[in-house]
Amino acid sequence: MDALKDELHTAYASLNATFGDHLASQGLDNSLIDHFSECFSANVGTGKLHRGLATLYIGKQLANNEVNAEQTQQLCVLAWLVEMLGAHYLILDDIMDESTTRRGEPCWYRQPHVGLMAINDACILKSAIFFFLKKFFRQHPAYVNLVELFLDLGLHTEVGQLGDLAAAKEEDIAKFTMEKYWSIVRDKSSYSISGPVLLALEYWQLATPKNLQQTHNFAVALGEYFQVNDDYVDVYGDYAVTGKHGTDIQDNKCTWFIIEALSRANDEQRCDLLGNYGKRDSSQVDIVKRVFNELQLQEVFREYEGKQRAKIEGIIAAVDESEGLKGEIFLTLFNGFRKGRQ
Ligand code: GPP
Ligand code: MG
Ligand code: MG
Ligand code: MG
Repeated sequence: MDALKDELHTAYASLNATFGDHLASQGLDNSLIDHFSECFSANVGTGKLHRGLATLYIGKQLANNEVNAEQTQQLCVLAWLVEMLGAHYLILDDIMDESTTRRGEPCWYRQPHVGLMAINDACILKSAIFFFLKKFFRQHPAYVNLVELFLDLGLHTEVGQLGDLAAAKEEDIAKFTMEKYWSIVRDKSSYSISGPVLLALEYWQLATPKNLQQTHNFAVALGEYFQVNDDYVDVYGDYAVTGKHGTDIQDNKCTWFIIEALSRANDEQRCDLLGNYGKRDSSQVDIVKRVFNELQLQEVFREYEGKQRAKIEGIIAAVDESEGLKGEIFLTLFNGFRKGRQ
């Protein structure tokens, strides 16, 4: 993966410069170009690069690593576009969730010289995806499919975010159900996981109905695993590792933990949860965490994790490789997410 990372970083500098040149050709003021360049550097490629690395890795794997220089460059571009989509969403998500930190730094909108201009920066990042698709793929036979794929990934993620935000407005958290939770998660998380696979499949024109269905099944299962982990990290994560402070309890989020807690609580614990969940006051957050601990939710989480891991391994073992997809690809994705799950 280190060699892939180097390839990605080489492509990064040229993409950032290409976009800067485009803005300059439109007569944009240097200070504005510098602002966007800073936004790019601060938000794109500062995470674990899971999705970008996965895109490049899968793109090469699907071609049995027989990839020429131009194809490598195009796969690197697709990898960065996935990272840009992720950065676009995280900038906005941090505003919506009123988060304070991301990757050990103040969230982009919390930087004093940025503020709510971050919303527009996020919009430019998303538009830049389509600028790059046009620039690098207009002649590619899969151009239209790639454009449509980014639009589809976007719509699914945004609908998932709508579910997440609407649920957090629920005044009676006793109405949260696992059914509702999984439906939000399917939209919010699975598309960011299927994105790298679908892009690589489209790039090589291997997006057959069978391959798409298998990717969907895998992405839903890994998306569930991933989001429950994300919820775990929100409550129990170590800031030194995650670089973000949790906000789910304060934000009244419909998470795996609150639903499990409510289903296991005795009357007194239930009363504590209903009275203190969704409040900013840190002593109330502590009461909720105390009940989570009394209910030994970390143990319950480990059990869930084990079961879901077995389910995902079953899906991987059953991959039908007859149309070019490979179980190995899913396995690498799964291991990548497990390694860097904080
Ligand atoms: C992150 O969930 C949510 C997304 C990546 C989707 C964002 C979609 C938008 C339309 C903005 P989260 O809030 O649980 O993640 P984190 O814990 O990292 O803040
Ligand atoms: Mg968030
Ligand atoms: Mg969120
Ligand atoms: Mg979260």
